[in-house]
Amino acid sequence: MARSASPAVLITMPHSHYAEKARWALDRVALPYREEPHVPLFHRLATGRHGGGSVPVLVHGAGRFVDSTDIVVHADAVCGGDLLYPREPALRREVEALEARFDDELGPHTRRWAYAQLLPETRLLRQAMSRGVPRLEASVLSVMMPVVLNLIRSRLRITPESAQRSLERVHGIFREVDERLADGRRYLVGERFTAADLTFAALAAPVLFPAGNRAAYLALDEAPAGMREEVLRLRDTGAGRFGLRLFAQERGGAS
Ligand SMILES: N[C@@H](CCC(=O)N[C@@H](CS)C(=O)NCC(=O)O)C(=O)O
Repeated sequence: MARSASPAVLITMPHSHYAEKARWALDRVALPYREEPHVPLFHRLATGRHGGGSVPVLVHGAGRFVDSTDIVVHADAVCGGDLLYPREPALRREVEALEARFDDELGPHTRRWAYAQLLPETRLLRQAMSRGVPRLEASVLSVMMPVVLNLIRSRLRITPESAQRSLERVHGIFREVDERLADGRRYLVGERFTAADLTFAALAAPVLFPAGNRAAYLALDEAPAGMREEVLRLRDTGAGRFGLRLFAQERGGAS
């Protein structure tokens, strides 16, 4: 696929970890793009114009990519391939299977658990959700925040019990990653950084608070004490250390 002359546009919500997955991929392959961040609800107006729903959405020339995985695949292909997905078919299938597993299992559960801890922190959440968005949207959000938080709670079915179950699912995925890394390998598949590593780290970010995360988030010392303690426990696992290392070494996040 040829590189399009027009710069790509990445539609995001600034705090979204799936948006960080897409952003990281674009940065990694050095595909020029402009980010267009929106607050919740307004994001649907922006993505809907391109036939999408959730963020991220990438608009690149005539192409519309309405899912983070499609964006990563496009970024790799348009920049020559073999950057985030190995050319070797068996390795590529392994990368794709892990990416799908993290998309389906890790991302939703880190999000639900993190929101459950942070919903009471209205001011911090509003700050994160407003970073870089149009001024009008930021002012509307300051009024609509209670509605937005209620919608998040009901859409994601957040209760103390579901949050606890999500945390267990996160630990489950971390254990799977620990087992994979137990032979001393540096990356999940093959000898180099791939979309599997990128997806694991980006979607684990809400529970690791890594330096280098470009998604808008609070600092760990601003988080409620119970959340902080759990984050420190998760950081102190093989998978947790791996996620932090990926941000430090592959995302320029060394602190
Ligand atoms: N499968 C999608 C999931 C993306 C997703 O869940 N995005 C969330 C933000 S982290 C979102 O936009 N939620 C609001 C909505 O669906 O309108 C992807 O990989 O891009």
